[in-house]
Amino acid sequence: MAVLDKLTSQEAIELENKHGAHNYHPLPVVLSRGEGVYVWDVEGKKYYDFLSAYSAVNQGHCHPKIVDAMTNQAKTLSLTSRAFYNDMLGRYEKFATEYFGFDKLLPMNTGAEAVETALKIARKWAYEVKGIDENKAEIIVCENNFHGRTTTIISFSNDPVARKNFGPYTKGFHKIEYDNLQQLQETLESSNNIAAFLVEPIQGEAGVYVPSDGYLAAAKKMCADHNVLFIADEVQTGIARTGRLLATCGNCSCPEKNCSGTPEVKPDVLILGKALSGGAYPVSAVLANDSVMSVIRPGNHGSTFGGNPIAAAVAMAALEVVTDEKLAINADKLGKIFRAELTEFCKNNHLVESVRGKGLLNAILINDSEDSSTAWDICIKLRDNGLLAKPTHGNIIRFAPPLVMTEEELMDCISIIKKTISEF
Ligand code: IF1
Repeated sequence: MAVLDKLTSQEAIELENKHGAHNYHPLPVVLSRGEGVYVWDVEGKKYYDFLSAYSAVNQGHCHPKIVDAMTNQAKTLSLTSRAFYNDMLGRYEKFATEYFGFDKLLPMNTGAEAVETALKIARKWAYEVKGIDENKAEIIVCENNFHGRTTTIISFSNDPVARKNFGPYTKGFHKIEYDNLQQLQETLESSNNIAAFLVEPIQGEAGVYVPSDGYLAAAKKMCADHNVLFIADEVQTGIARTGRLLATCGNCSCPEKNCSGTPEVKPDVLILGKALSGGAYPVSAVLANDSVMSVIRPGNHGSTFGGNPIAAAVAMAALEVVTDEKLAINADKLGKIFRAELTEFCKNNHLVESVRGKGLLNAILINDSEDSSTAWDICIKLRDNGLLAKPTHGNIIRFAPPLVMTEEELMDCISIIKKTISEF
């Protein structure tokens, strides 16, 4: 078989099963093309993408502006490493720091790398600025967090599947309950060696768990009072997904910049990934002001690919699309419609217990045990009916379409979801 012969879905699945590590359990659908809110399988069947590669494809599949930026740059200069300067990185750093309102940006590739970067920055800041004794820095994290899959990050996960038998684990982390200010206060007071609090503004993997109103702002203030860095992991919630440019933004409706003007909570360290590239290319970043970022000096940190010219070009285009197409405003509007429609549906359907989320990051809770196959079976039927979504934690289905969706398309999707669930 020639490498580029056309495959059937079955053949593609068998190839992965035979030659790939079994580190995933994908929904059985084999995609070969995407455009905007749609994807097509190898047999030509069309689907609404209701996952967006876990919120990476916020700008829609193969957005022409992003593809143009990528292909033009790929034809010009792809990679120099950071041993030399390139003429794109500085432009991107100026653009992105102004866009998000920070002094400096440190470019990486994946979300997990950016989280690792933020942890390293926080520790170094703790020793060199805060004055904590060497090797004593502690970082507060939340239970049921998801920040990636590196050895240090899984060290403070409490998901046994992600963690078990990968020890020994990295030390120096305190785990507290998410959305619990009292525990945060107690932990901050329990030690003088706390460097940072790392938090997701909405817990994605935990099943789209939205904290109480005011939680993030109060947590930030507690951190500030204890000279502790507030690190927001917006890898999944960032870039317009939750109806704001960032989930840490407040309720302003500045139309030009999609509300980046008045952050409800300004993190000391902001972690971005996924949709920073519109899903076209692995691009992640850590942003901070000089008082924090200046602890990083030549040789302390880096990456062969981080800040490469293609990544820089792609990220600028992807962020421009977010502003040009007012994606935060659209996500806010469509999210309200989605939750209103499904909340109404819940009232008369025993299978859907509740719907929750913010903007276009939503989930429905299936009224069945965590080990039941109901959510999976619903996702298979949704697939058959032309909509792709994936269960999380057994009985929760996450719904996160691209933010370029129209209201008409969303209503079509809502009717597919209602019809499918009604058949159970
Ligand atoms: C997988 C979940 C989503 C993230 C936050 C860092 C990262 C992620 C808040 C790491 C990544 C992904 C990765 C994906 C599944 C997925 C996920 F279900 F696990 F929770 F999105 F909802 N911080 N999230 O959500 O970014 O290194 O992957 O670029 O298969 O592991 P990465």
